[in-house]
Amino acid sequence: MPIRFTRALMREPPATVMEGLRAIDRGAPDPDRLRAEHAAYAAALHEAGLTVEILPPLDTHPDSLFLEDPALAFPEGAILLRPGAASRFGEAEALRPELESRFERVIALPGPGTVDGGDVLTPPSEGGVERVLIGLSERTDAAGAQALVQALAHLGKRGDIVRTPPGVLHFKSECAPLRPETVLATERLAASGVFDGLRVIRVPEGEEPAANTLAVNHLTLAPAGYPATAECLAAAGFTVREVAVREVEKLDAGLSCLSLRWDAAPRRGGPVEAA
Ligand code: CIR
Repeated sequence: MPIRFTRALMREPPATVMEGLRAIDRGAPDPDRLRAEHAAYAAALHEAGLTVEILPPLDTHPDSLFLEDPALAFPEGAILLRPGAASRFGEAEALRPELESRFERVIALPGPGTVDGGDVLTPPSEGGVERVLIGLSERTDAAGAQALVQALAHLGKRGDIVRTPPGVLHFKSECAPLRPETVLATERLAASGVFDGLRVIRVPEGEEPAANTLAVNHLTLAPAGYPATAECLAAAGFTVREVAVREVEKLDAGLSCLSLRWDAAPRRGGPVEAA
């Protein structure tokens, strides 16, 4: 059974995108090529059957195209997060009206902690209370993670706090849900035991960035340039579409970061709630 999504929200790359945060310097991205990657990614989500909406650029926030980090989206509602990098903090507030007009429930995470959406993984399950993994990292602290556990409980979900391996920006830089009970993960994350009880497909050695893969409906979007991982996914029965992310990767980002995705019909709704 594939992971089902009907909607995706993206944000245009800002004019300031070259100033995006980079922990590892692989050179500044080329804005035109990055825009082309962004457009191809939107087209791939569309091909997977999603209705894709693209918000206008937020030039005050160079990393604002990575819409996965300031919020979480579930069929039951959205959660506005508190991003852990100072330059990204205002992104959540800018997203608030967009979520309020699309979700019946929007819960705003209370401070003082911080959480980046890139540290939050929902392994698809086949029923029962949905379990959400929250990886502590340099962006997601214990106070933020605890607040998120509470917020998730309001949506009927269980939050489990785990650790992101040292030196890894986001928990989801190293793993991705593929189908119920199955995740893709790097060897080091799989070895940490966080996925015990699930089937883990390991990313072939040397292709670790390919863990940032995106399973959407009948397609599995995989970052181009990692042939062993694409082969491994195809051998496991996934229909792989390779999507170029060479410029996006220069900003320490990948496929999952570029959109918020959820399975829901559009609904207009009420005000933001405090958790
Ligand atoms: C940042 O450092 O925040 C951005 N340059 C990259 C964010 C990538 N997001 C993600 O992995 N979820």
